[in-house]
Amino acid sequence: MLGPYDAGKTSLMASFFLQIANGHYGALPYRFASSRTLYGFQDLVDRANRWSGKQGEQVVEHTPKEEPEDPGRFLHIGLRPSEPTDDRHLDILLTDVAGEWIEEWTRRADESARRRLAFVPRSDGFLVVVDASALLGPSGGKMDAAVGRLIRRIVASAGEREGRGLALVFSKFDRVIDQIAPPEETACQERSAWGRLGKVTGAIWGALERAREARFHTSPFAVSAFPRPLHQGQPAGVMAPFTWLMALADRRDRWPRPSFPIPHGASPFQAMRRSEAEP
Ligand SMILES: Nc1nc2c(ncn2[C@@H]2O[C@H](COP(=O)(O)OP(=O)(O)O)[C@@H](O)[C@H]2O)c(=O)[nH]1
Ligand SMILES: [Mg+2]
Repeated sequence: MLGPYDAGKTSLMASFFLQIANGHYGALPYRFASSRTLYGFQDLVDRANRWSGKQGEQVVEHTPKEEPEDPGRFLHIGLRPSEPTDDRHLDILLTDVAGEWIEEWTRRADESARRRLAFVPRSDGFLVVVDASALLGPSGGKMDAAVGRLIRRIVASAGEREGRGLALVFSKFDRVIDQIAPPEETACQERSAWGRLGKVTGAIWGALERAREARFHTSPFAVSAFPRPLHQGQPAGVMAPFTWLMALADRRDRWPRPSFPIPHGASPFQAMRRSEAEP
């Protein structure tokens, strides 16, 4: 999860976890199975729960700039495919690094910044978060340029690997919804379908083009993680970028399921296999 300071990265993570915890999977074909960082999520959710909805008040605490040697915060979610015959357990690690560090890493790759973002080449997918309302604001041009640079930096340091996903998340979409209607899924790849937001994001679209040349898959998403205080409204579009990324990250070839011959006069437990084997 990468993006500038205040883009809404931590909020998106908290919202994603809340959706999963509430069973609102949307099209995500997985179920919650475990977390090694439940306290981390609990902490995010507690803060989000106390949010009054006032603009300017923090939904979640700003991710602390850790000690120079600290690699940053990672949150873990274990998922199981909802397909009943697929009994794998998948470990998802979400990275939450302070936006200031990401900016520093984008500007110049000094050794310490590289160490803090050492996970980038090993990542299976990228969520680049950018505040849609900030893009339409007075310093939108600077924001566009910064996020364009960030995407190019990700592409340059991610190394050669076929077909990784890079999702561009236009966050806080509730703030711009009266100016821009998010495009249909079939049209979202067209810059022109994003109206004014498309017009002010030339550097970002250029960088996405560059990412595709480097064999990334890219897709933009409109997301509203915390449109209102938690008890007043549901988020919108939160699951879509995760669903899209997971489809790309989890598409390796499957081993065929072994089938065992069932002996005649088998025990009831062995016979159970037969009903599975003979649909
Ligand atoms: N209106 C609105 N505000 C949001 C939303 N998500 C985040 N924010 C605001 O943006 C602030 C910064 O978000 P945060 O997740 O801390 O950004 P980060 O620095 O990228 O981790 C939050 O405290 C909220 O005030 C959203 O979906 N809608
Ligand atoms: Mg944060």
